[in-house]
Amino acid sequence: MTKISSIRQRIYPLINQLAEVIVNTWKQSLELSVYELPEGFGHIEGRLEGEKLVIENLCFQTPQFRKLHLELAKVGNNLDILHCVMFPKPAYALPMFGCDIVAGKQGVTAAIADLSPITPNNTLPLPYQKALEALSPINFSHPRALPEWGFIFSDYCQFTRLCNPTEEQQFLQLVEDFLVLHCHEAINASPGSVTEEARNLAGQRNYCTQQQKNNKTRRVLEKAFGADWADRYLTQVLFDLPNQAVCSSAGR
Ligand code: BLA
Repeated sequence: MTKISSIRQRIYPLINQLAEVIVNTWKQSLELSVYELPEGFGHIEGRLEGEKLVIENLCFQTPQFRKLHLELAKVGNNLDILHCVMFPKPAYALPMFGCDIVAGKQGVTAAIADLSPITPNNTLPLPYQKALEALSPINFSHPRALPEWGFIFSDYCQFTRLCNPTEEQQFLQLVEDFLVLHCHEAINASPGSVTEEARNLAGQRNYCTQQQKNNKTRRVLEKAFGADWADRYLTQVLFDLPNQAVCSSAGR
């Protein structure tokens, strides 16, 4: 975590706690190795309306995951962001873990966490459904409505404001529960056939294509770095897909 520490000391405390839970769970459950981001995308600085925008990325790969991505971003003293996505290797019929936190002076305005299905009927594998049903239900006081492209998320998705320290800790626990379940399922998963792999890849492509429609993320990036850069960042770093030729051989 040394690389990411420069933002972490100054970021909204819940984001720091979440980053720690995410990386610790990865380290405890998975066999991590280095994942090289495209050149120049590790530590990024820009300006947004006179404020400095700093982005720090941390990436790993594992035998089951093509890419584990944790991003922390800070816009001046106004806006702190955590973004995390776990991309399974397409040979595995595993859902996509995703989490996004946006915190400002008034606290956390957007907190979203999900294990998103990649199947055409939008359902999670049974062991996930069973484990998620067994979690204690949480009723956040200010849930938010998903945007139009949010049909990719599961029935277990939480999208909410966080209004007090209790809600923040409940959200932190939920993310940890999702991660522990997901890592457990991943290490016990077996790769599927080439046909299944193509289906999984199509599901991941649909997830990424919808996420790229998030204009709130795009606007922040465009204002600081320009439209072309924002598009490249959204399609090559935040929601990229494996090169198909590579994934049907080396990706298995
Ligand atoms: C919302 N994402 C947002 C918002 C901002 C960002 C500013 C609006 C906050 C609000 O409405 O209160 C910004 N998020 C960013 C930036 C990055 C980022 C700049 O990750 C990266 C540099 N987004 C994800 C993932 C999910 C996600 C993985 O990256 C879900 C798993 C969801 N973010 C998401 C959703 C919204 C959001 C659903 C609300 C969008 C809307 O209301 O239209």
